[in-house]
Amino acid sequence: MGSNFVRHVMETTPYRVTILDKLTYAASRASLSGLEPERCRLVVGDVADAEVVHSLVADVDAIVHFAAESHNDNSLHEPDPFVRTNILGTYTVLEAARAYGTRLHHVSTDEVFGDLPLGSRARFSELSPFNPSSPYSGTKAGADLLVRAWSRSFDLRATISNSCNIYGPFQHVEKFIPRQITNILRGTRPKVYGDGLNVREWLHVEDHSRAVLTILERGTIGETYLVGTGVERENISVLRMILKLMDRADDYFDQVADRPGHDARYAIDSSKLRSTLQWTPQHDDLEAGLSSTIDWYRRNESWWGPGKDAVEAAYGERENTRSDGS
Ligand code: TDX
Repeated sequence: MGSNFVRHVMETTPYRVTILDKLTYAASRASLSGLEPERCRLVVGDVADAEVVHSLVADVDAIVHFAAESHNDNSLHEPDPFVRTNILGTYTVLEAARAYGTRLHHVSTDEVFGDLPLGSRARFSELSPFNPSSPYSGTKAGADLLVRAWSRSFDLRATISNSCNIYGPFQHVEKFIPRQITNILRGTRPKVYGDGLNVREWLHVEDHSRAVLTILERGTIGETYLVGTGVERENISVLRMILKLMDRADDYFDQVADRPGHDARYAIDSSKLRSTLQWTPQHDDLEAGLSSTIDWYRRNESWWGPGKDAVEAAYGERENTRSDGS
């Protein structure tokens, strides 16, 4: 999400960007290739390191806070980096923004609201109470609450966005859609957790970048905006679209043990962002978005290939394959 946002800013604005990134397993310098070095600078460092964060915030007009550990499965096995990066990292950014009076946009997730029952038509709104399920979403909820508190207590000029599930280029192969695409490209069967009936709402990453820039430039200070498409699909139906687009049979997948505490359904009401800031998603056709994403992964094996085996080895240790697939 972060590198896509930087690319969007480079293409559509005259702004200069300084990126602070720890370059953990989830990041790659290659995600920034081709960007003008005069306008886009990478500093390698930890968002929870107050010294480095303060030194960078001293020189900027605005902060967009993407830095987070973001994968639910990892948080179930090792919560520690989630608490450090998502909570202490956000606290560090808030204190720097407070010290310099800097405008802040905080990027978050619909998972802070917990999940909704399958089959219901309910959707979360900006006013829904927090009810996170996993160590990941618990730490994101904690971070959002810190931003709200700093905004109210210290008049920090902050906004928050909570988006639905994102897909598109440059997404790490641990996540659902790129994992299945790259499995198929490698000749391995896709893996579906449980019965595959969990529902997610899908947003193309370019639409997310446009939403964040819109909120940064025109959002009302102190407000939270939900970013979504209304495009809700069962996991199995997303996988079947991918299988069709990649010319595989619709039963070419393995069902594996379900994720503990697996959220049933996420769905959000993004009408506030649409009506007050005139944002609308441009990639509203999921099949077309998946098709271009598949093309991107086909063309960019040099970007995702080197980390793929390690991701699958870690998954392999955790998953208990129930079918007789590979
Ligand atoms: O191999 C898989 N098989 C599978 O069935 C993987 C990796 C996932 N799944 C399921 C679990 C979820 O129901 O697919 C769905 C999507 O999984 P993830 O890509 O792990 O996303 P999710 O858990 O829904 O959380 C995502 O959306 C909210 C992001 O990872 C979060 O960072 C974001 O906050």
